[in-house]
Amino acid sequence: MFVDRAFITIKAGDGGNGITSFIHYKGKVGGGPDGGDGGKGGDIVFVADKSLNSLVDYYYKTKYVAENGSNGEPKDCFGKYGKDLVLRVPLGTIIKDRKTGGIIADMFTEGQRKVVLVGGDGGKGNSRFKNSRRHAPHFSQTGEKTEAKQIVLELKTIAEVGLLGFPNVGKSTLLSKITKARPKIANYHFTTLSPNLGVCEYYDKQFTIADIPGIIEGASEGAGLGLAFLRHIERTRILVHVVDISGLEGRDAYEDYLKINAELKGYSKALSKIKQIIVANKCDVFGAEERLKEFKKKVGRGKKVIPISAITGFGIDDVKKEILKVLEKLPPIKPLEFEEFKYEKPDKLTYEILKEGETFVIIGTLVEVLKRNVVMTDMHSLAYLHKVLKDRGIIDELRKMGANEKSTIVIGGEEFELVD
Ligand SMILES: Nc1nc2c(ncn2[C@@H]2O[C@H](COP(=O)(O)OP(=O)(O)OP(=O)(O)O)[C@@H](O)[C@H]2O)c(=O)[nH]1
Ligand SMILES: [Mg+2]
Repeated sequence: MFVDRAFITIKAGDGGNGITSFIHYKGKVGGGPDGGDGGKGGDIVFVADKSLNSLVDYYYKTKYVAENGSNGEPKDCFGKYGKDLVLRVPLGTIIKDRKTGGIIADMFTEGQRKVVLVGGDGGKGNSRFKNSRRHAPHFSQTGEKTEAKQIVLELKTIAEVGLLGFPNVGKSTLLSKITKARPKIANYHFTTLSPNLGVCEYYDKQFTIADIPGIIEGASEGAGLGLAFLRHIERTRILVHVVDISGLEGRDAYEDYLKINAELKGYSKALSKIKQIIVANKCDVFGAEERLKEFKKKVGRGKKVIPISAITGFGIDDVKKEILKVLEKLPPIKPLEFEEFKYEKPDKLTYEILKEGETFVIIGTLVEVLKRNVVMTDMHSLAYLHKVLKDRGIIDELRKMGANEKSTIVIGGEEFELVD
């Protein structure tokens, strides 16, 4: 099955917890703190791989979670780092945030790596909280939790040249003649159901060429296989527009040519502006010469038409030469230009106070950070919490909102009384 779009959920690993532990000497109590830090969680990393040509793996499996960091250990031992989860995608995959549509990466070059989600930081062990006043901290920090994100993977094949035309005109046959690709070829419409990619080598030069399913009139309204596959020739520099000059199917090559161009324009202006090389195929069929003359006349003098027979090989070299000649004058394909969308860790400490009768609930990213850093059973830690609330003006704000000594203040699921 060919899949060129997939919706998946990814999550980096959580950070491991720091631990609370004390040195044990044989026969003695009261050694210093030796709780180690938790390990960092694994990242979600994407890697571009040219040996892949479809996103089918991501159609069947849609959830990807990197390993969590391990908790710290006694004797100041760090917890193990969570393993990164490496996800391989075909060259030309565009990674987007599903909610905003923001582009995170264009996986354009072989081996390109992109860290899309960073694992959570490990929490600090209790030995890190030791200082001149606090000799035996009975608390440690929990690891940072990460959030799952929904992303879209979209494949936009990278090829310098695209093959365009009605079904059965001989696009796949031409691809098989100029490259080592072996696409399915048969005498019926829609033999090709998904893009095929090939590399054409001509002396010391080469180019990549993509063959897509044929297009018919009304494709923009969904006729035939529709226009979805045009996405795969959107980035090309040149389109080889193949027409069938044999008349075997009872259609007129010039009308086909106009219809395809109209569909192209309907799909995207940019695509309709890509330079086209017109190739008249099946010149081996009886009567082709006459029809070729007619076709050339209708297309107009300014436009070059290359007569070929993909089956006999007639004119194939001319097509290669023309492609290379035109390519030479064009700049190479570049990755997309976009403003990168990044998943940021919540660095802005925001809060909001919600009032429900005599209960005041504080929510926001500030609370998430406090939850990690404050140990409810530790006096010093609680004093720190109070200082943060005071310094940030939250206590004053609570007073203004009508909170008093009888009120309940809820922070991260814990209940407190108001103290100045
Ligand atoms: N006589 C003649 N037949 C040809 C030539 N090129 C291709 N054919 C035949 O035309 C038929 C269609 O060829 P394909 O290469 O599968 O055509 P396509 O454009 O890829 O078709 P779809 O994948 O269905 O869009 C096959 O039976 C080919 O053998 C040619 O130069 N001369
Ligand atoms: Mg084909």
